[in-house]
Amino acid sequence: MEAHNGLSAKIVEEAGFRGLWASGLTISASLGLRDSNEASWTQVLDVLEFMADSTRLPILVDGDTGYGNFNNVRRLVKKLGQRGIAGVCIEDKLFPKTNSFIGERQPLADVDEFCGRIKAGKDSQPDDDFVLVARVEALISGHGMDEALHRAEAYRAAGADAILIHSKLSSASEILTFAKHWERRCPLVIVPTMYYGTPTEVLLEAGLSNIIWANHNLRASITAMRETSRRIFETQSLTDIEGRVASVKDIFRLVGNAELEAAEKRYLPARATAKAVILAATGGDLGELTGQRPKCMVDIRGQPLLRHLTDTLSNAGIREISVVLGYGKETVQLPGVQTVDNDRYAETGEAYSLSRAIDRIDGEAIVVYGDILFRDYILDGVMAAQGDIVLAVDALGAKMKPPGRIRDLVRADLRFSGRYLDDEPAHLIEMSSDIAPEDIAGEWIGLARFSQQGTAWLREEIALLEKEGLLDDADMPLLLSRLGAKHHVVIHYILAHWLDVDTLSDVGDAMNFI
Ligand code: SPV
Ligand code: MG
Repeated sequence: MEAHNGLSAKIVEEAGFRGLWASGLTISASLGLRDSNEASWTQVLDVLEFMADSTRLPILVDGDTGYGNFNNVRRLVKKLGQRGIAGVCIEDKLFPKTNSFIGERQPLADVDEFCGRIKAGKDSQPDDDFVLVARVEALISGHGMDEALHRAEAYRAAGADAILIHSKLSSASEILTFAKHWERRCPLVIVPTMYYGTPTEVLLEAGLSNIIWANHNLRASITAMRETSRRIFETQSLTDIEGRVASVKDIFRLVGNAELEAAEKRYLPARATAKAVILAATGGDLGELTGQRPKCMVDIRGQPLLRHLTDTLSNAGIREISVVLGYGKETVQLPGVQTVDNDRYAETGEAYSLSRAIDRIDGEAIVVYGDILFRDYILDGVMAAQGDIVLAVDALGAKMKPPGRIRDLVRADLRFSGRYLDDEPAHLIEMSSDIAPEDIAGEWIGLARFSQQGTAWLREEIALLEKEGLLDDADMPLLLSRLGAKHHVVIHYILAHWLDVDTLSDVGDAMNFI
């Protein structure tokens, strides 16, 4: 069955065929070219490589004339062998070829010269299983049955494994006559494109051993693509089309995305399995915008703030995301996001919210405020940084923002130096809204990463706060400061490219940010 690229090769295999015809006509046409050797043989070779990579079926390549004389055939066969191609068919015409269905009495190759091409091809084959099919064009170019039989026998004697006898008549008569005289001297291959009406049983009974359905996948796709383009152009809409075309999921399946996902689990570092908790239980004070819904659901350019945040997490490979909700929780509906309730949101703080979701994280975890936005690279940096607990801290933060707002200010053992290649990490000494200006190293943006060990420490510290009766009131700065007093809490310095949404003017900034 014909295929002309990796995808069509897969489709042919799925249908159940046992072999592929890499058609010269359809590979050329799918490149937008004529079947006249306009694509160079190495360009065809590149297509064949994609096909061979896409299927386990043996591929018989339409090698046209062999792209020249015996020497070109030698090199062609060698290169096909290196790409795992099962066989090649060469036709007894002259380079550059013309498709057999065009014109009359195309010139044929000299018999002896063509036999040299066959011998050279067989002498260059990569192993004994490689197949060389010699294609006889005598019937199609009007040289008659005797010439066809004479040539076929010469090619067989020269070492061809099979003979392709081609015809452009609308009946199989000359093919059946040829087969009768051939008497199964070696396998016969046919291409019934023009005599498609002849029942296959009749052809098989006549002793033909291989039928090539030579171009029907490309022709089918032309019909489908033309119709789809026409409909979409006419309606300027997709509603009429969706049910008529293969789904995007089908594309993913055909090209093997499932295998890639399995491989990612095996080969990518743990970041792919990190989970995230978003703290979004408090209502916020944005006037009418937060009258019915929490701040995280405020619309920022057509999507809730929370959706922008979860998209950033997903882009980093984080799939399991839990959001802790309280105020207006019934207004929060996001696909693929799990929710956890903090119904005591009015009298509790961030640490209590986090404690509600602590069972949702085990190994590596991200903890993030629900009212912030940051560029993807910041999360990538936090994920890649060494350390069991890593905080994204804006080194400019303390200086840039208007005073009078509650800020998670950071005191650290090392300030941001401006040298990006610093290998000495900075650590948290204290986080609080109340740090002497000269001691401020930056502002925590509300994004933290915990390794498996870090998550265990976090769980322990939450349990301790609870035991001490401090959990209800504790905020993240207190929790992180306590962790920093016992363990290394690493500071990952950034410079801007994030924001939190506390005021109406922040909403405007967030729109610009997106
Ligand atoms: C091809 O598929 O490119 C062939 C078969 O060579 S035919 O077009 O019938 O010549
Ligand atoms: Mg061809």
